Amino acid sequence: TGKEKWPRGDEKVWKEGSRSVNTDVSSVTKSIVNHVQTSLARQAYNLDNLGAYQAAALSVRDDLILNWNETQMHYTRKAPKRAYYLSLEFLMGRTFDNALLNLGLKDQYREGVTKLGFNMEDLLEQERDAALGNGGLGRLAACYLDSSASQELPVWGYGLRYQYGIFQQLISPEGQQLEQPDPWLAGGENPWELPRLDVSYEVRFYGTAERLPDGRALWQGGQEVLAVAYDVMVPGCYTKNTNNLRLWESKPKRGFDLNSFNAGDYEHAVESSNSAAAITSVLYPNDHTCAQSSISTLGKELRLKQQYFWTAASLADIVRRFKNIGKPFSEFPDYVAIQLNDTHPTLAIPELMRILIDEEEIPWGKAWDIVTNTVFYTNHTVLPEALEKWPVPLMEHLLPRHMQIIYDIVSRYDQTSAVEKKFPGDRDRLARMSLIEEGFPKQVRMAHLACIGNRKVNGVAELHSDLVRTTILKDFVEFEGQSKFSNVTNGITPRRWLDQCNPELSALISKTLKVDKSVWLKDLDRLKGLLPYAEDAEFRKEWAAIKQRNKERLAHHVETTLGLTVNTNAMFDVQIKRLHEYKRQTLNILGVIHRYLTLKQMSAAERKKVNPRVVFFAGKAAPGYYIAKLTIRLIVNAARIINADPDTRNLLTVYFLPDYSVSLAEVLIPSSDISQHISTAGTEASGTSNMKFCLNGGLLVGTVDGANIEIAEAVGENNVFFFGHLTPAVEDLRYQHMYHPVPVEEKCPALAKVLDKISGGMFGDGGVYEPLLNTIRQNDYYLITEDFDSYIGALEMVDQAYLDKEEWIKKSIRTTANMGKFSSDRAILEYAESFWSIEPVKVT
Ligand code: F58
Repeated sequence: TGKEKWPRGDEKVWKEGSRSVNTDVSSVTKSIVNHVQTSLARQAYNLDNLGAYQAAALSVRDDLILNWNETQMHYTRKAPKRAYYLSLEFLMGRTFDNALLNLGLKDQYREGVTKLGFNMEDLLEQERDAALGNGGLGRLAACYLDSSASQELPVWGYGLRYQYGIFQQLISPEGQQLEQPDPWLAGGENPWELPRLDVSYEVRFYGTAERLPDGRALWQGGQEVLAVAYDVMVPGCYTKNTNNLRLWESKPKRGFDLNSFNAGDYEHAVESSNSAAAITSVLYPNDHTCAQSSISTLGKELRLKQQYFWTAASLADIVRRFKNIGKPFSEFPDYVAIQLNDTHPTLAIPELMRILIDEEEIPWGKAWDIVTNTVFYTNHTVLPEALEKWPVPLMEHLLPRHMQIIYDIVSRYDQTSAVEKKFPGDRDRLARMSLIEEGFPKQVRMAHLACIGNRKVNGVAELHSDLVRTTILKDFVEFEGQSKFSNVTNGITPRRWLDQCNPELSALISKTLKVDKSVWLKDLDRLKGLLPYAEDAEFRKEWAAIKQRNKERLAHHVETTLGLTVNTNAMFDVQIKRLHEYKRQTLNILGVIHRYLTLKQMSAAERKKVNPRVVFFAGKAAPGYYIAKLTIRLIVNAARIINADPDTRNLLTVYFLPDYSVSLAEVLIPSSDISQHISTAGTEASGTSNMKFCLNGGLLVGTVDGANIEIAEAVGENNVFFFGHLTPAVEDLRYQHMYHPVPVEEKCPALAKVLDKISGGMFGDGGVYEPLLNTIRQNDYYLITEDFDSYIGALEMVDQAYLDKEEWIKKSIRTTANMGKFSSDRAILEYAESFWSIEPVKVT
C-alpha cells in the first residue's frame, strides 16, 4: 500500500542510496565500466568480447533485479490469485538481447557498447543458449513466461536447473549424429539467475509409509535431499512487471558421511552426496520416443526421482507462500492455480493430497476437492508410445506414501461403482479407464491420474483437442461430461519471434502501421493493418528486400560456421524440428532426391526454366532413436552427392545444419520462403515453428494437421500449400497396410524409383539405409507411400506460384498480416481467464 512504517534505519538515507534502472547512454556506460573494473576485476587493456558481454550482461541484470524485486514485493503485498506453470523443460535460448528489447534499452546499450569500442552483434554472440528442453513443449513454456510477464499476470514458472541441457549434436563425416554434453553453466556465473541459497526444502525418497488410524500416514526413513532455489528473472515487454522462473537444484542434505570418511572408505563417504546431486544433473533427451522402454531401469528411477523432486519442492514453496497469506486451506483454490505442462508433474496431485492430509490434517474428501479445483492439465501428444506410465513396484519403492494415495484415489474415484452405475456390465470400459494398467509389472497411467485429479484438461490445437476427447480420454469425457475438456491453441511470443529475430521487418511494420512497436507487439491483431499494403508496389519492394537480407544473414552464418557457400538467389525451403518418423523428415529428403533425379533427366534448356532451391534441415534425434539417426545420415550423404553435381548444383542444394538450437532458429526462420510441417495427419499436436515462419512471412507447406489447420483458416487456404490424407483416413490406411499390403512399386512408382536409387548405393553403401527404407516398404506406419505423390504435387504448386514474384510477395505479406491469433499473449490470456481466473497486477 506504500503506507507502511519504514522498517529500519533512516528512510532518507535508504532512498538516497537506492538506484534506478539505467535509461540513458551515459548511465549505461558507467554501469558497464563499473562491472568491468569491480565484478570482473579487469580493465580496457585486457577486455575481450566475452568480458565485455559479461560486464554488459551484469549491467542489464542490475536493471532486471530492480524490476523483479519491485514486482515480487508488489505481488506479496497485493496477494492476488497466482498461477504456477510446472514444466520439466524451459527452452529459454539467449536472454541478453531479449531482455534489452523488453526493457526498451537496446538502442542505449548499442550506443554505449560502441562507445566502449565493441560491436553489439559480437557481444550478443558470446552468450550460450539456456537449452533446458527438447523442443516444442519446452519452448512453449518459455513463450508463455514471456507473455505472462508482458501481460502483467502473476505467474511463476517452476522447473529444474539441469547442469547439462540438451546434448550438443555433432555430425561425423559419414553423416552420423554424435552427442556431446552441454555444460552450459561451465563458463562461470550465469548473470540471468539469482541463487537463493536461503530458499530450500527437504525432499524424501524411499522409506516406509505407515497408515495411522486417523487417516493420515507416517512416511519416514529413506533418503532425504535438499532442493535449492535459483530464480531466473523474466522481464515483460514494456512494463516493469518482471516475473520469476524458479529452478530447483538438488544437493545432499549433509555434506558427506563422516563416519565412512574417518574409516577411510572415501567412496562410500561421498556416495550419497553424489546420488543427491545426480537428480538435477541432466535433461533427458528423449522426445516422444518410448516414454518408457528406451531407458534402463536405473535411468527410469532417476527420471521418476527428477519428477518427484521437482513437484515436491515446488508444492512446498507454493503451500508456504499460501500460508503466509493467512487464509484457511478451503480457500487454497482461490489463491492458487497449478498448470501441469503434460503429465511430467502429475505427482503434484498425490503430493498435494499428502501435504493436505498428512501435514495439514485435512480430511480426504475436502483435500480431494481442493486438489481438483487447483490443478489443470495440458496434454501435448496423442501418440500412444509417448504416454507416461510408471511401474507400480518402482512407485511403491520410491514413493510408498504416494502409491497408497493413488490406490485411495482408485477406490474413492469409485470406478467400480460409479462407472458401473453409469455403464452397467461394461467391464472393458472399467479396465480401459483404470489408473492402474494390468500386466507384468502393473503400471500407473499418468494421463489418467492427471485427467481425473484436475479441474480442466486441454489440448493445444483444435484438431488435437478433438482427438484427445475422442481417442485417449474418450471414456473420461463420456463419464465426466464435455465441459471439463477444452482447447487452447498454442501461441508464440512475437517479441522473440519477430522483433528480436527480424528487426528490419519489425521496423518496417512499425513505420507502415504508424504505431510504435510497444503497441502492436502486445496487440498482434494490429498486423491486419498491413493488408492494404500488399497492393503497394513500393512496400512490396521493401518487404522483399528484407527477406533477401535475411537470406544473406543466414548465408553468412553458414559460411562462417561451416565454410559453405549458399546461393542466396534461390528459394529457401526449411524444415527444422526434432527428428522423428511422425514429423517425416524422411518424406522431405525422399522428395529432394526425387527432384534431383528429375533435374538430372532434363535437358539444359529445360533446366533453365527451373527455379533454384536451397533446402535446409536441422534437428536433433534422440540418442537411442536408430531410424531417426539413419534419416540424418541419409540427408547428409544425399546433400554431399547432390551439392557436388555440376549438372544440378545451381538449381538444388541441401544442407543439414548441425546442433539445432533456439539461436539457430532465430537466424533460419526470418530467411525462409517456405517451411515444411508435414507430419502424418493426426500426429502433430500443434506445432509452433509453423507459426514462427508464417509470422515472418514464410509460406507454409504442410499436411492438414495440428495448428496448420488454424493457420490456413487465418491466412487463407490460397496462401498455404496443403497436401496429404486427412486424419479420419489414417486409421483405415494403416489397417490396409497391415493386412492388405500393396508393394511400393504399384502404389507409388515415383517413390519406388527413389528407394531403389538409395538401395543401389547412389548415396554411399545402400545397405546402411535398408532398415529406414524397410519402414516404408513394410508397414509404412507414417504413410509416406500414401502421401508422396500429393507431396510432390504440392511442391510443384510452390514452384508455379514462385514464378510470379509479385504475387508471391503479396502472399507473404498477407500471411504475416493474418497471424495475430498466434501470439502467445492470446493463449496465455485464455488460460488466465477461462482456467486460472487470475487477473493482471500492474507494477507501477
Ligand atoms: C510438443 N511436444 C508437440 N514434447 O509435439 C507439438 O506438436 C506441440 O506444438 C508442442 O509440444 C507444444 O504444445 C513436445 O515437445 C516433448 O518434447 C516431450 C519431452 C519429454 C518427453 C516426452 C516428449
